[in-house]
Amino acid sequence: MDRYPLIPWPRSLAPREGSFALDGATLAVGSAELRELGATLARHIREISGIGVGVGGSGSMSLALDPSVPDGDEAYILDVGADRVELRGRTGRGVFYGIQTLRQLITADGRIPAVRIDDAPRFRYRGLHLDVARHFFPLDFLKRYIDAMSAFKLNTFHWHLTDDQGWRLEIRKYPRLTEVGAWRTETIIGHARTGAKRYDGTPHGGFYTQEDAREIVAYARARAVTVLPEIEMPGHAAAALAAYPELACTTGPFEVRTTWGISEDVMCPSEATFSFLEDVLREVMGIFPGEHIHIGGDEVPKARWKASAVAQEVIRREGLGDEDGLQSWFVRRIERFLRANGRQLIGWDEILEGGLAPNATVMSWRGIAGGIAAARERHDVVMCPQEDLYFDHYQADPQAEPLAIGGLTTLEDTYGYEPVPPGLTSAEAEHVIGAQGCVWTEYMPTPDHVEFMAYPRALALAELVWSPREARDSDSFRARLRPSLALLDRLGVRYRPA
Ligand code: TNX
Repeated sequence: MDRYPLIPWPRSLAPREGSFALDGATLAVGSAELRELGATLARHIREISGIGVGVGGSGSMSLALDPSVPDGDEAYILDVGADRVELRGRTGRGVFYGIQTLRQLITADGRIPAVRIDDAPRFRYRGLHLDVARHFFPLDFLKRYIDAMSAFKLNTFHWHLTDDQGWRLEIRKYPRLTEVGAWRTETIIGHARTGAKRYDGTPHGGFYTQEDAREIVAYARARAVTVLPEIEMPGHAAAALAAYPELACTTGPFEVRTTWGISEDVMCPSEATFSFLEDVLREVMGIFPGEHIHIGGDEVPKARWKASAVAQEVIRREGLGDEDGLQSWFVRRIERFLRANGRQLIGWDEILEGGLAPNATVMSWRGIAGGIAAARERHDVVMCPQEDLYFDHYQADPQAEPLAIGGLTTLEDTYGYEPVPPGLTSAEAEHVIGAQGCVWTEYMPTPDHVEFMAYPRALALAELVWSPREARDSDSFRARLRPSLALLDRLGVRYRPA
């Protein structure tokens, strides 16, 4: 299989003798819709082999849309013989993925090994997350992040835009969210859990204008990636409270946090909070066309609600019983709002507590129990258990690695993860729509550091969400890793060397 160094491994691959020579080849593009993809393929060929192929109406290579390609919008069929290359996709996304496959097959001396590949993903949600709240990252880095994701057929960029330590998206109706909420005075040095706390004395911050965010959405869309925006509520909201203290149950003062962990201060379930959130979400929906909107929902301490007359009155009025019931009511109310606007709510597994909102999709991060419970209730689930898919954990012996939050999740651990938990019926398993790697950046102040943590583990993730379960083989994966790392080198990604 050395001739086909593909990650993720395709659904079906039939080797053939011989190879196609790119020298003198021409590329035919079957429809106007594919013209840009044709130009992209020609550019990849030039980058890898130095060979220029002409793009036109006929040729020894062809790209085409073909509604008969089986198994969904992301499927493609790639036929390579000694004298021709044919790539057909049911949609442009299928063709895009076929091009990613070609990109991994083309050799530096300008050949493509002959082969027939019939490919389609196992899961429809194939995600990689990035926390830009704990540290802010520039647009050109986000583009490289999306480039690398898409080269390995990941299709959802979960953009964690708000948290206690920073609010990173311009909201026109509430300018203080970024005037105040996007900046913290300084940042803790070293691990937040150890001894005496020291701070760096340096302000940190930044935010994305709506135009920036639209640019990222368009950039991602051209690479078959959907952007999933996350606006955290009612917890992880200290930056929003610093900007608009009236959203809290107490008078504060609040500050954009300078250390990590969980804040006791959360949004109060008042009418003022709901109209704020609906305004914010309206602007968010205007920027992000994807079906899902992530509303966070994790780690909501209940002390402020216990002591708040406003919160207690809602519990009494609505007959919610306790603060868990109130959290569930809070999420249900937001879910209704999103649904009325044609969107679907997604939240961390804490949104199960006190009862799940109808139609909510759950991201299972505290292990797999939340995912199992949600799938049994026939709710869609994205699996991202921290033990296997948190790329902020150490990936090797902590003694020899840069400071990380903790844990140990090796490349093998990630590769060995199976997204469909045991014990689900096949109807329940249908609700596991995919999996995601999470990159929380408390301990990753720079783009280089993010890439060091995300790769190569994201390559293991890419295979487990795309390839058939029975095709997964860790020796084979290891053998295919080196050429994929070379591709990351070409993309300028500073992965952790194997
Ligand atoms: C828990 S995962 C959090 C994040 C932290 C992360 C660190 C989740 C939904 N909440 O706020 O950054 O742990 O691993």
